[in-house]
Amino acid sequence: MSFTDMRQWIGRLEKEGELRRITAEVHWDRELGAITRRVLEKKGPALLFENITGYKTGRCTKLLASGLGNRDRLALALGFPRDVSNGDLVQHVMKKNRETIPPRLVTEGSVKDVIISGRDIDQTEFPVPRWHYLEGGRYIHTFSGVVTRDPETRVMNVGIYRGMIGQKNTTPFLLIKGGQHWGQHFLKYSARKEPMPVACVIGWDPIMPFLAGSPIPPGVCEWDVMGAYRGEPAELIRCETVDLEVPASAEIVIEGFISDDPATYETEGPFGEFTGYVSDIPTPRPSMRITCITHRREPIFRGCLEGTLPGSYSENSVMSSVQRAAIAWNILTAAGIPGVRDVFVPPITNGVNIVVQIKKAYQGQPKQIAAALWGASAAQFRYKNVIVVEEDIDPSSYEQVDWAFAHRVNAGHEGIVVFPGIFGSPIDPSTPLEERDVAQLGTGLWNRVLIDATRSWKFERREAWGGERFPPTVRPAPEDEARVRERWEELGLGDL
Ligand SMILES: Cc1cc2nc3c(=O)[nH]c(=O)nc-3n(C[C@H](O)[C@H](O)[C@H](O)COP(=O)(O)O)c2cc1C
Ligand SMILES: [Mn+2]
Repeated sequence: MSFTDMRQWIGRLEKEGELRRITAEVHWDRELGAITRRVLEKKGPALLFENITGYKTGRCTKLLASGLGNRDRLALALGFPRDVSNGDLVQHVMKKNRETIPPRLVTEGSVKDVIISGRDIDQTEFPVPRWHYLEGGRYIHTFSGVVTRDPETRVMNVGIYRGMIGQKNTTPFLLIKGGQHWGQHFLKYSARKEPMPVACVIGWDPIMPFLAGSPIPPGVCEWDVMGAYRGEPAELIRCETVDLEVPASAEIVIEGFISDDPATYETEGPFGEFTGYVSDIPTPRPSMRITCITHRREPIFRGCLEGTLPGSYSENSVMSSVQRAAIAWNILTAAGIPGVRDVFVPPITNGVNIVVQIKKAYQGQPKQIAAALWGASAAQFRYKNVIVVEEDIDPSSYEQVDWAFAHRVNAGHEGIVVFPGIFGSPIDPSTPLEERDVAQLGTGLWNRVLIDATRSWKFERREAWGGERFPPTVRPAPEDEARVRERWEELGLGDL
């Protein structure tokens, strides 16, 4: 499944009744974000804002939000029907995440329709929202594919990293040296005392944010994996001022350099995080100096209202529910753990919680699962709380998982295991500030927990329980259930 560009994706959403055009005037400052939040709460459609205060005419007049804001739209973007099961979607992503089709380089593309450089560069010509009243500025990069290149291997990386408008041609980013993949590139450029070339791609095939927003293994180029998902190469074109390549049919590309010279740092934050909390005091951070902007004619800006709250899932949490489950399942497979039947990430948790369903093969298996997940670099911000259930419990059903938690877990015995002080998220508001002091500790410290909601094999099998370790449940015998099903109409219960 592939979309040639964001416009084709918008057309598909509209055809499926998954898009609403907002033609009433909306202000980019707080109002656009508040509307998007209310629509997310109502599990509503993608939004194309077409009448933005101050942007009725000019370089860019439209903004798309919530394109991947529910599971149906994510399924459509990946080429599945809306009612695809969790397992099928997760299995597809597991498979595709390991495949590659390299991009094809082209020399012409609509992203070069307009080229702006020098003094003409002004990010405020785009209708960039201040999404939330407590945010420190206008976040221009919330769903952009941020492209960098490893100066040693020359392999490109594409990631989503937040960036805020500084001056009209500067963009401070949450860029942590040695952190995410571009942070690892930044470390190398910094050691060479060179600024890092960067290109930020706004608006293309929805596969771009789906892959840029999730950890593909280091050294693997996300353009190659996007090719595998698309079933055809991404068509890339060389940038004007940096040694990088970007989709030829992208809406907008912003090129520039980020230096590690603290004199060039600019203040960034606060920002409404995926946790649903507004975090970070304004902090001096590495800032991109823009050298060039290229865009299509009448470009459509693309942004994402970040942050998940009960009842309102962000695009990030919708994507994460599938990506983080697939990545976890691949980790468990690579670790050689048998019997994994399904992996579910509750969207509301953004992957901080995860439920693994197994056919239990041995008593220590749930601990092995937790250890494998916690030992993986993909656990930096995720998999804090791991729940393991057996094959009779649907991991995507809160009710079923809760029943297993209530009746198969005895905390003092061994169902709950805390692994203290392991690496974890520095933006988790439940972690004391001194345990997420990145300057001192490198990254945050997490106390992770395993809830082993499987039946303990330390219990003796008992004859009175039909040779099982747990008593029979109140479910009728299969033959009794079958007889009742047969007599259902006769019993006058057919309408139930
Ligand atoms: C909407 C959205 C916003 C994000 N913001 C950030 C961010 O500001 N900083 C960050 O390090 N990761 C952020 N992420 C997560 C990264 O995109 C994710 O960890 C990804 O794996 C990074 O790419 P990489 O693995 O190639 O480094 C965000 C993800 C999404 C979907
Ligand atoms: Mn990467």
